[in-house]
Amino acid sequence: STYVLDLNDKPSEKCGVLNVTKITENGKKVRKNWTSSWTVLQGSSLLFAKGQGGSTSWFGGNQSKPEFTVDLRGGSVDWASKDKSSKKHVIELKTRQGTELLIQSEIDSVINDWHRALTEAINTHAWE
Ligand code: I3S
Repeated sequence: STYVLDLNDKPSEKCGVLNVTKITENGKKVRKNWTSSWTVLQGSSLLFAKGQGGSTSWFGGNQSKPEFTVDLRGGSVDWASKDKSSKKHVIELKTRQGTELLIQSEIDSVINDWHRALTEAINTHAWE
């Protein structure tokens, strides 16, 4: 794989560890399953890989396949309302395909940066 190393330099290309759960899949409610996930925003794609321990090995190692990919085009991002989760700093991401995710970090600067980056990515790629 040929990922550049300075993913965090561009607002539309960003990576880090976040807590993630699906709440809806293809329009159908699914049971929450919060997991810590290595998360990569790359253009209009958001990629998740399970982040057990050395989460950065995802890039160089054998596990170059993301566990789950979200197409942001036509989606929406917002702060989750209180009834969606008891956690602090939760983003709700909805895709055009009817998948809803909650994305969370305990660190408010981290989640604020992700909120900004995801909003920008959705706006940039809205009409593709
Ligand atoms: O929206 P919910 O159902 O209150 O979400 C909580 C549950 O998924 C809970 O697991 P159980 O399936 O064993 O009830 C999780 O441990 C909680 O983290 C979920 O709520 P939060 O508020 O953390 O998103």
